[in-house]
Amino acid sequence: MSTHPPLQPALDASDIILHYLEQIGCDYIFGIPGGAIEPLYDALARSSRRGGIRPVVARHENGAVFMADGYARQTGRLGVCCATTGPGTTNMITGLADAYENNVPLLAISAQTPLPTFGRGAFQESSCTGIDTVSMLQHCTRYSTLVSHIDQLQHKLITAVMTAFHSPRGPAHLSIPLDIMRQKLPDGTPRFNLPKLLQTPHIVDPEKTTALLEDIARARRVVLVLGGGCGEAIGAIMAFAERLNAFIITTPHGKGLVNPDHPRYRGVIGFAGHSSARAVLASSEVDLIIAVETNLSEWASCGWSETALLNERLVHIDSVNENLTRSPMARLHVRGHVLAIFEEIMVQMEAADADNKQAPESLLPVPPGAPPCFTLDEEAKCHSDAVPIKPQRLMHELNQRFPANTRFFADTGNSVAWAVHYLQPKERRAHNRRGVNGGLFRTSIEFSSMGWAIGAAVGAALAYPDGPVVSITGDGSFLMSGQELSVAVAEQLSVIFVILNDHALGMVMHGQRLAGAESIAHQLPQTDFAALARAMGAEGITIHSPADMQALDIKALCSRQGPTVLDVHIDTEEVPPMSLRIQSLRRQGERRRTVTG
Ligand SMILES: Cc1ncc(C[n+]2csc(CCOP(=O)(O)OP(=O)(O)O)c2C)c(N)n1
Repeated sequence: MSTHPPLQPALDASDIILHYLEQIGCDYIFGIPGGAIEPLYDALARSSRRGGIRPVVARHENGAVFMADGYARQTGRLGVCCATTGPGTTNMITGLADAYENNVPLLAISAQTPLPTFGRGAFQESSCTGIDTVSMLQHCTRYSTLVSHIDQLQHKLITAVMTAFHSPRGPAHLSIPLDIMRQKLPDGTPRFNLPKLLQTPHIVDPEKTTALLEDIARARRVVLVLGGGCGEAIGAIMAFAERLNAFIITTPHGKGLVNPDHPRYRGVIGFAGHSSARAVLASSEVDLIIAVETNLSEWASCGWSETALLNERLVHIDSVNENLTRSPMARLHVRGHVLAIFEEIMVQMEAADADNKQAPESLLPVPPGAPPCFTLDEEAKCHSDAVPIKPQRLMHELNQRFPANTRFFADTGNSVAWAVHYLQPKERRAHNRRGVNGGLFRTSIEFSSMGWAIGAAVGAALAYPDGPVVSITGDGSFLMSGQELSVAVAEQLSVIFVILNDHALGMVMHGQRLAGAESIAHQLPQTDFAALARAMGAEGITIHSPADMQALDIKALCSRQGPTVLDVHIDTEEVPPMSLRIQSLRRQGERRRTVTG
């Protein structure tokens, strides 16, 4: 313990937590209060009064985690959520699992009953002698610990935040008993400089960079496959792609980083992807595929397709070790900071050009005036005037009508399938340096929890007052998690919730049809979501036709001080582009049959 006199009045554990979170630019803690977490809310009241971190009260703790997730993805900063003992904490599990699978840096703070009550049947006891929330959350966070003494607080908090940002990023959990949360820090002063500790070196491995340049020099035709982690480096990557005339495709997570009108863009590979992307990978001309910052998961790799992606033509550049383990067949792995790697490659290529005084000849030129070769499965339906409106036309209208700075969140269900394929957010920003939050399009495709896009859009809107946030979701998801609309009302956020109303769990219904399974358990009653929205204090508008969509005053919706629900009655017979999922389920079923019998 320090022998120096305290520099300022001793701080509560709760104040210290907020102090460190303020150091790293955190604006909000998303959560729901309760008796055991009261000291944190007391500190939040003090902090709110001085213009610091303030609480945002969710309607369900899972919604709070989704909000923290959306906030983190939008800002590139830490998302923070909190819950009280027992059910408050267990309600966070799905959201934390979602953030774990999607590598989103979060800090979850949960309360415990006071230490002396452990093992004595305290109300909502959640310690190792109760329902044990530390253990429960161990499986869906990268760090989960009980702070059982005030002296542990600072280093455990710093470890939690550093773990959340350490690659692979993800959620961390601190469980703090009520009595600890109220205690004063013994020496009264914070000891760490968290922003400095979070600075990571930008490592480039010169041996690997040389090997990569040799591979590039030998290549006739290069394809870049960009994952969601390319945000910060996208400017350098695009300059590299243009220098090589390389084709560009993205995974579903990478969509929204590249302008779909770019002449070398061929669309999305993987779930709900585009035939143009598959065709380019299948082309015999292509002899080098460079995958960047992608986990090459089932949905990002066309079901781990060896013919399309995972073959000896592959070079994998990534900062995440775990991602590199997904590509043992790659001819080269380049590990390091992706922006630094691409900047270094460009410097070396430009130096080589200057020495040679000529552009490399081995690369095929882009035909002048070539039209974009980016194909949609059913493009004609994007222009159909049929009533009820076709989902393809709905996506087309969202493309056309919303401004270029719109952030789109696509929810689990058919929404994500329609959006990955038909929604084309326009990337019109200069390709210079960005934050890690560079994308215009977000999904939770790795864990795919229904309702994620509802909470995430609310959290993102709080962090992004400069532009519209659109949440594309299903009626089933809205019935599961739509209560968070009430938070957007309370916070006066101009989030536009687009509900694809098919009075069904549509992905289940179409999945059963496509797989030849029994048609069961997908029906939902017809719900008037526009009326529901109005009842909750939001604007609610019912859409049946393309004409209804065109009649919308989008500018007014985007500048409205509060959310709007567009209850869109879509053509339920349109089959979403989800064949990859069906093929995969079929394959897995066959494998199971072989194994069992
Ligand atoms: C929390 C959760 N429960 C169940 C599922 C399985 N599931 C995936 S899509 C889906 C249907 C979604 O229905 P809806 O939100 O109405 O969207 P639609 O597919 O009709 O567009 C279900 C049940 C899931 N992904 N997440």
